[in-house]
Amino acid sequence: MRKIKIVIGVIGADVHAVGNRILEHAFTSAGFDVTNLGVMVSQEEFIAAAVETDADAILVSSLYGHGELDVRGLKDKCDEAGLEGVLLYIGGNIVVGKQPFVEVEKRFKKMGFDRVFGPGTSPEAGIYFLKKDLGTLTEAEREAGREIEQSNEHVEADYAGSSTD
Ligand code: B12
Repeated sequence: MRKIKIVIGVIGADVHAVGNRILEHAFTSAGFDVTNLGVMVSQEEFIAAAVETDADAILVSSLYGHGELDVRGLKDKCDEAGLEGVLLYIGGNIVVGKQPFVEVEKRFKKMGFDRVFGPGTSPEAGIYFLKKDLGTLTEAEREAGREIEQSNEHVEADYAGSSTD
């Protein structure tokens, strides 16, 4: 069976590398074909990698607060490059400071993201939702996913841009 192909990276001038490596490890262990672009990735680099690898999804991370600026226009550029059917996710600390998650999610979805994840989202949640969106969940994964769906709601409700430094 063909592996699900994803492109991951941290967008903009953002150097937060730890979560990116954890995502790479988690998705690879879960059987995904991962192209990890690392940190300080431009929109063009995400798009080129997705085209080159025939990716199923692009997972953008942003931690330093400038996510909203860095992703502006990304969806349009993806579409222009023929990536209309490619899922677009974003997660991390995607805005500055404390903002209600529902509003943050609405703004990013308006910019074309299929899913928006709040701070502290586990890689397992990303894996679960990606499989769900691509229709590849097994019965057991669907069952186990109930907890993830609930905890994701909790994370989202608690969105506060993170409090520790
Ligand atoms: C370590 C750190 C740094 C290090 C980074 C070192 C390195 N090379 O990695 C250094 C000191 C360089 C740094 C710099 C800065 N930092 Co800093 N940093 C942190 C800190 C303490 C930990 C980040 C980390 O590694 N977390 C652990 C990993 C495992 O978690 P994660 O990154 O969140 O990723 C996980 C999830 O979010 C999720 N995830 C991430 N992306 C995605 C995507 C998808 C699709 C999905 C499903 C899931 C997902 O999965 C990951 C794995 O579990 C956080 C505070 C915190 N506690 O989070 C601040 C923090 C991220 N930094 C912050 C800031 C402001 C900065 C600076 C701008 C500070 C400054 N004025 O210079 C600079 C920016 C530099 C730059 N150009 O990027 C803020 C961001 C605030 C915001 N968004 O509003 C934070 C939240 C601190 C704070 N409370 O204010 N930082």
